Amino acid sequence: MHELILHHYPTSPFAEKARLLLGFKQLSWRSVTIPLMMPKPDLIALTGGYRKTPVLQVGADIYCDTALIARRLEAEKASPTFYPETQAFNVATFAQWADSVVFQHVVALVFAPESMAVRFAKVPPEVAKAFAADRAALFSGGAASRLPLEQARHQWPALMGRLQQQLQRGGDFLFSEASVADIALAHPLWFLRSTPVTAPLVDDYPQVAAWLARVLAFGHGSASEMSSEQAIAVAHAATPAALPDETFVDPNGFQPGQAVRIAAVDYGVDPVEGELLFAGREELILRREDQRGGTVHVHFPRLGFRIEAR
Ligand SMILES: N[C@@H](CCC(=O)N[C@@H](CS)C(=O)NCC(=O)O)C(=O)O
Repeated sequence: MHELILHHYPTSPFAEKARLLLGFKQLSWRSVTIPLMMPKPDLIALTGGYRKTPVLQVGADIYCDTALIARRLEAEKASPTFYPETQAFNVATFAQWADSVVFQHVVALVFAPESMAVRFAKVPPEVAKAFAADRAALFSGGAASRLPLEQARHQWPALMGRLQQQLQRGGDFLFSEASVADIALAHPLWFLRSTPVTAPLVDDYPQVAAWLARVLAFGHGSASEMSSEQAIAVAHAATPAALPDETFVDPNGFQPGQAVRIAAVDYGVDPVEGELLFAGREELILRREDQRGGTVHVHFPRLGFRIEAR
């Protein structure tokens, strides 16, 4: 069996989501630290163009996006489950909302000038400038629009007020038991906590802070470092896993074996080219050849990604 390799960096909120997913299931994994902005040649050798953080690698199988990473980890270890049986639709849909709507608020709040002044206080001005240009490029060409800071500030009390009220009425977690929903809501709040300027947006709500502490207590499982060169060598030496035993479904008529491009639709829309191997209910799989990584299967969620003929 191949090791779980997470490509990530410490300050990324979606990477924190992936680390908490690994922690919830008490998994052991290898940690590859990637750059927090482009270029990312070693990551791209595996993904073929997808640049977002984090990415999970299992041998020669590369999983993009934390929504799919959660499903892959569920397949790795079923218990405790991210998707309680009678609430699987609810928790996955809630997680998708938190990952987009709540995260969008948090990005606006964290990237506010007064918060950035603190975050970047010790960063040389040319690095801060390069970071701003990288993030502008990340958000260009996709369907996601940035939420204006004023609107994010205006709406935040409603989001936190609802959460505080529900938690006051009882329940340690959002649904009847801990699930992927808690982890998806926790990572944006963890991000707000990372500077003193934005931390009160969480800590002013004591029940929310107590719930967040419960979720962060899932921990990160057990990690050990690996270099990006080693990870590429692992992919090169491995054979991709067998395709899922599920019917190929494509309502737009794409066929197995077709040459396609797959890209996120929201932001970070850099396409990945390859041969479409599989399109299931939740997952798309693309086969690609890489000079350094060898034959890899790159996996994407169906939701939020599009397929285009080449
Ligand atoms: N839908 C993606 C979102 C990932 C995401 O937005 N990651 C941010 C970091 S938290 C990112 O990629 N930023 C640019 C970068 O790291 O290069 C997921 O669930 O994995």
